[in-house]
Amino acid sequence: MERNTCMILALDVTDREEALKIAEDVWEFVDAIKVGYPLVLATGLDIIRELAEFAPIIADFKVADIPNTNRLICDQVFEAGADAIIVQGFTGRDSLDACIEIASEYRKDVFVVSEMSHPGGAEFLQPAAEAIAKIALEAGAFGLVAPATRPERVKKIRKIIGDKLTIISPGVGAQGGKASDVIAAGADWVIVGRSIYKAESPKEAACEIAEEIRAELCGE
Ligand code: O7M
Repeated sequence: MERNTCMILALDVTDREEALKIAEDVWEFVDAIKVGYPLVLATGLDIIRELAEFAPIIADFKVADIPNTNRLICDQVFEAGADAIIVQGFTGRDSLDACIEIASEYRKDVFVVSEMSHPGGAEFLQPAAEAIAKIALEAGAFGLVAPATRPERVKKIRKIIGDKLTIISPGVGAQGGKASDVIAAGADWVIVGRSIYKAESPKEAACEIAEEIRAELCGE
């Protein structure tokens, strides 16, 4: 996945036309579009191929099952045209290996959730996050998901993985995180949903966040 704007759109709308319109409006400001259960359950898996016209697609199914089921899920998702898949790391190394095995057959990428951005993410997942980051590194994942709501945790995770894995970071805007803060903490991309797709002008909102990130990276 190429890093230009350092922003990923979380397209959690449930209407096909709306999803396509937003993608058309904002594609130039995002490096990828994250599609998850809300949109796919509402419109079907074919939406992945339709949206792939605008940007690479990250399928966020937070895959969390036994290795065999994970393999079957990943197969379907890559057949549907996704460029990357998001999986949970807490299920353990064998489950993660199964996803990475299928992804490498398709020459696609796997992102592993190490810690979640909501308050409950600190309850069970946070204590395991550093161990999850380590197995993701050993297993050869492409990147981790770490919380923009806790830039200090992104910094910590970055220290553990060095520059061997990428970090994508949700929780900007609606959940209280700030794009420039989490980029400064070591995230490669921020993931932004409601602040863009619920804005009066998604295009202007995306442009504004992209500019904030650009200024941070240029030290302005
Ligand atoms: O900007 P928002 O809050 O409207 O949307 C954030 C998106 O990121 C939304 O799609 C969430 O499901 C997702 N997300 C989190 O908000 N927190 C996490 O810890 C993890 C994810 C995610 O993308 O996991 C892969």
